[in-house]
Formats: sequence, C-alpha cells, structure tokens
Amino acid sequence: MFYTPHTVLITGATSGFGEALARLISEQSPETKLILTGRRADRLEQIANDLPSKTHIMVQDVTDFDKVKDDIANIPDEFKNIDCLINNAGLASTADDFTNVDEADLFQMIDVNVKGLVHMTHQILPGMVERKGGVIINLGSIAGNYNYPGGHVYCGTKAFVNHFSKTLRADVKGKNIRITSVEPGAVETEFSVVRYKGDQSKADGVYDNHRSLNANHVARTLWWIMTQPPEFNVNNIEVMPTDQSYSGFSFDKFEG
Ligand code: NDP
Ligand code: 8X3
Repeated sequence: MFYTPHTVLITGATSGFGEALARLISEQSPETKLILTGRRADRLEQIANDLPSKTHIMVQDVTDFDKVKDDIANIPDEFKNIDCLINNAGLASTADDFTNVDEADLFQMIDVNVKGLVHMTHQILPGMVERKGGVIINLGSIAGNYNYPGGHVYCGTKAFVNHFSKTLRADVKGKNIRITSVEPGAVETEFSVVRYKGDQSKADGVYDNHRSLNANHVARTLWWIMTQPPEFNVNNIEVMPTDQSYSGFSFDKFEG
C-alpha cells in the first residue's frame, strides 16, 4: 500500500461494488473515514453499524442535484476533506430492444449514470484541487467499449463515463489528481435484478453456466487503484470473468 486514503466518498454503497468496497476499506484501513451514499437508508445504516470505521451516511438520489449539493455542504467537518471519490452509483434500467422500451427507463440511465456522476464530480473536485491531491474512480463498463443488443442507452452512458474520465485528466494535469475509469464485464450483484425489474430467475440466468466475478473482485481492483502512489495514474482498466469473451458481428437479412 503506497497511499492510504483518509476520507473516501462512495456513491451507491448500499449493495454490489460500493458496499463491498466500503467493507474492504474498513478491513484494510480502519482509520480511513467513509462517506456512503444511496437511496436505501436501512442498508446504509446497517453497513455503517457493521463497520469499525468512522462513517457518515448521506441518503440521497444522485439525480436530486439540489439535495446532493445540500448534503455535501452539510458534511461534518471531520469528513469534509475528501481525497477519494468513487462514482459508482449506476444502473441499467432495461435490457429490452430500443423500439420496445419506456422513455422513462432510458432517461433514468442518462440521469443517474451520466448527469449524477458529472454533478457529483463537479461538487467534489474543486476541494481536491484546493487541497492539492485526490483520486476519482468512475465505474464505467465494458458496455462502454463494446455494443450488444438491448444495450443502447446503457452502453452510451458507459461510453460517456469511460471517455469523460480520460478527458477530465487533461483538465487536472499538474494538480496531483488521479482519475481512473474502471470497466468491468459481467459481475454478479443486484445489477441484473435491477435490469430485469426484480425477475430473479432472469437475473440468475445471466450468471449461469460460467464462473462469475463477484463484487469483491471489483472492490479489490478499486482498492489497488486508490492505494497506488500519487505519481501513478491508472487511466482505465477492463476486467471480466475468464469465462467471458468477445463475440463477432451478426447478420439479419432484411426480408421486406
Ligand atoms: P448494484 O445494483 O448492486 O448497485 C448499484 C448501486 O447504485 C446501489 O447502491 C444503488 O443504491 C445505487 N444507485 C442506483 N441508482 C441510484 C440513484 N438514483 N441514486 C443513488 N444511488 C443509486 O450494482 P453494481 O454494484 O453491480 O453496480 C455498480 C456500478 O458498476 C454501476 O454504475 C454499474 O453500471 C457498474 N457496472 C456493473 C457491472 C456488473 O456487471 N455488475 C459491470 C460493469 C459496470 P440505491 O438503490 O440504494 O439507491
Ligand atoms: C454491466 C456489464 O456486460 O452487462 O456494465 O453490460 S454488461
């Protein structure tokens, strides 16, 4: 461990990668303070109770920009000097064909995955610049690098995250801020339950018949990135199950 983060803000800490990372940080570095966010208050309270770390929770929807701004302004003094931001809150609201989806589902992905992430970054980055250091890790996805049917807006939002992360680096060059886009493949979390709107058997089907990754695999990757020395920036990193790989283009003949 070359760098020990002192205050980490994790969005979407109520399940999956966010929760696993909070637990891992707490285990590896109990003196690191945690700010955990998400919409589900009961989960945040439970996680905060479980952890030995000093923890501040913010029950918030990342798309409620005024509330997020307010919550940040009201962070207790001892948690204010955030040196690590994990922009993890995100979702795929559907896996259906674009011609067969509700617009609300499409807009939700843009609001959470793109606007929520940009807003949070815009709020937190100035403090890092002022304090002359920080780490921002954004949860992109392989979905931002490769296309698949039913991916449409989700893939688009993650392409944004992957690209935004790298481009932002140009603006913080010389300011001792590290920025990384983490781009996982299929990882078994609540992600697919959300995508299939609570249909557990469809969600399970995504992870059947191969060795899956779980949230701890990704949490360990995030921990590795944030604990690198300040002079070492991981621009982007793609991880996926060994049993997942590429597929080719496909054809469908137009029959009129
Ligand atoms: P989970 O569904 O387990 O976790 C998603 C987290 O995001 C939850 O804590 C949820 O909290 C939070 N969240 C969702 N919407 C909002 C919102 N409007 N406001 C605040 N928080 C919100 O999924 P993962 O842990 O798998 O996903 C984490 C990130 O990783 C996402 O950005 C996802 O796109 C990305 N990813 C996931 C992959 C996978 O295969 N699992 C692969 C590649 C990337 P709550 O519901 O309490 O608000
Ligand atoms: C989630 C991974 O492959 O379901 O971002 O799009 S995938």
